Amino acid sequence: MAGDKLVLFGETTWTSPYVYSCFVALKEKGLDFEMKLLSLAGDEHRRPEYLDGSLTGRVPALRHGDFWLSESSAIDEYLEDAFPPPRHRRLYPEVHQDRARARQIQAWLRSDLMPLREERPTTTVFYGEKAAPLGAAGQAAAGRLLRTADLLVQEGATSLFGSFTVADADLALMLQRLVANKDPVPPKIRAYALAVWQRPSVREFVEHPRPPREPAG
Ligand SMILES: N[C@@H](CCC(=O)N[C@@H](CS)C(=O)NCC(=O)O)C(=O)O
Repeated sequence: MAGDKLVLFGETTWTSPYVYSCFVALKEKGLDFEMKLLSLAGDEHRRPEYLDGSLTGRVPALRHGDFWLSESSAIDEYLEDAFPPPRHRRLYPEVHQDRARARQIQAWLRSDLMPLREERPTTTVFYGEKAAPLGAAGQAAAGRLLRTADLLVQEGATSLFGSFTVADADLALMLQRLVANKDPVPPKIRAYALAVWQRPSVREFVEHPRPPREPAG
């Protein structure tokens, strides 16, 4: 199984925070993999062969040999199990309570903070698109994110658990929605987000060429 080919299904604009998480995980593991890019605007993710494999019809999906898996955090965890440390770099903390915390952060970032995700879409991070000032709902979500990050991030820390984990990649991207838009972010949290943003696996995704942005409307 470990010798089987790995394919990550992403999308053509390279702006999906979920594809980002799995891309970073694969890079951290040092694995060879092929990227297959689907045009969401062209409904390529709704084709029967993709729906059958992914089950959800969403990106990302991972194909490992003939095994398919979707849902980004399930993919991250699968990669940790299929390509475990020490041979492959660790994606989750070793201590079980820290590991649970990392999974909690991943689940929370995927299920909450909707107004912030809407008012600060990842196109503002990856394409530098301009965003309007945060509205009341966006400000409230930003406040909750920053309050939580303040509890999680130690002064001067560049990772949550002493060394990089995939939860850092996910949290840093959520924080970048504020940092990249020059919204107020306390120095400790900003420094943490910027440090994670320098990680080579993260840089590879951030700097990947993107097609010109389609004009809205
Ligand atoms: N919970 C999923 C969310 C995946 C998701 O929402 N992907 C978006 C792209 S960012 C997608 O496929 N959208 C197309 C659609 O839902 O039709 C995960 O973590 O992988």
